[in-house]
This record gives sequence, C-alpha cells and structure tokens, in this order.
Amino acid sequence: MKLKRIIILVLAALLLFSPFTYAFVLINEILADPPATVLGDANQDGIVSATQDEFVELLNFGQDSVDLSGWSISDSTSVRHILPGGTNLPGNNFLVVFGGGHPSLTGIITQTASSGTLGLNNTGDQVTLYNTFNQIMSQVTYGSLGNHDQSITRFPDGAGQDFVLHSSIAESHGKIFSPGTAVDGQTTISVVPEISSLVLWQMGLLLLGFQRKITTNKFYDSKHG
Ligand SMILES: [Ca+2]
Ligand SMILES: [Ca+2]
Ligand SMILES: [Ca+2]
Repeated sequence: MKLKRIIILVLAALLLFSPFTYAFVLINEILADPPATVLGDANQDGIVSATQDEFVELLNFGQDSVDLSGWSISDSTSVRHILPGGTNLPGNNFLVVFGGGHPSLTGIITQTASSGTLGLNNTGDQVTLYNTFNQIMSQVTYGSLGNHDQSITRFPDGAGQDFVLHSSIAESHGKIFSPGTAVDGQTTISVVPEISSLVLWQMGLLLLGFQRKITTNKFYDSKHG
C-alpha cells in the first residue's frame, strides 16, 4: 500500500513537471457583430456577411504545440465547431474559426464552423472551448458588449481576464478586430502564465489522471474481485 502511494506521488510529480502535459489554449477574441460595411469582411473573402464573418480566435499561450483535433467550440445553444483531425496549434500562435465563407488571411491558421455557423448572438452569448475529454478549457460569457460592430478581446492578449472592445485599446490603432494576430498586429505572442493558473491547470490534469485510475481499478475489481 505504501509502495502504491509512493508510485502515485512519483507519477504525479512527473506529470506536474512535464512540459508535454501543458495545453494552454484559450478563447482570446470574439466577433459576434461584424459591421455591415466593407469593414465587416473579417475573413477577407470579399463578401460582407453578418454570419460568415463572425469568428472565435483561439490562442495557444504555451510554448509547445498542442494537438486540438477533436476539441470543440459551443455557444449557449449547441456545438458549433469540432476541430478536425490533424489540427496542431504551434506555441504562442493563433487559430481563427470563422462562421463560414472562404477565409484568405495570409499566414494565419483558419477554419470554418463545421456546423455551418457559429451562431454568436450579438447581445449576449456564452462561448466554450472543450477538449477531447469534454473538459472546459476556456469559457467566455458576454452581454451587450458584443453588439458594437467590432470584436471583444482580451487585453493583454492571452493574459487579460476581462474582454474589452477591440478599438478601445490604444495598441489597436482604431482597428475593430484582429483575427489571427495580437491586438497590435503581431502574429505570435509570448505570455508568461501566472503561477496560480499554472497550478490549477496541472491540478485539473492530475484529477483526470486519478479519475482514470479509479475507473481502471473498478473495472479490474469487477473482473477479478
Ligand atoms: Ca451575430
Ligand atoms: Ca467575408
Ligand atoms: Ca486578435
């Protein structure tokens, strides 16, 4: 029994300090209300659309690439997008999911909603990013702030807790959104996560590990006990 406990503790320590277990991916920017003018063509396909130009921008603020295959994005109504197999997001990089159309942003990883729409309500919605274990990795709830002909974004990118209007940030130089880049136009970003969030993320992974262990033991017991 004592040996078992030591093995678990060693495994936990390995997990805690392994750089390969990090998955620091979050929702960084949301465009629910593309303006009806030419400025609204967020996916740059030449068509201004209130639905196709909606987007959810993800940011991997860790240093390691993360396999997002099978992760999903939901709004308060339903699952809107399942990230396809082979979706790898390099560290410190962005991925943008548009409502639809034919995104043509140079040098930016883009996808379009697998359900055909993101369905983001302008006056309030809840956007959630799930991993393949259906765990919530990032969740954003907004109200009428989403209804201003521009995106809402974290600032600083990746680190800000509250979402603000994109053009309200001085570094945006008046731009109304920045799909695939930081507010200031940079295509990569370096964010040092707070130690508290680092610990919380690791605890979540550890709990997952223990859950699996318990399930495995139960299965073993029912077969052999
Ligand atoms: Ca909308
Ligand atoms: Ca468009
Ligand atoms: Ca952005």
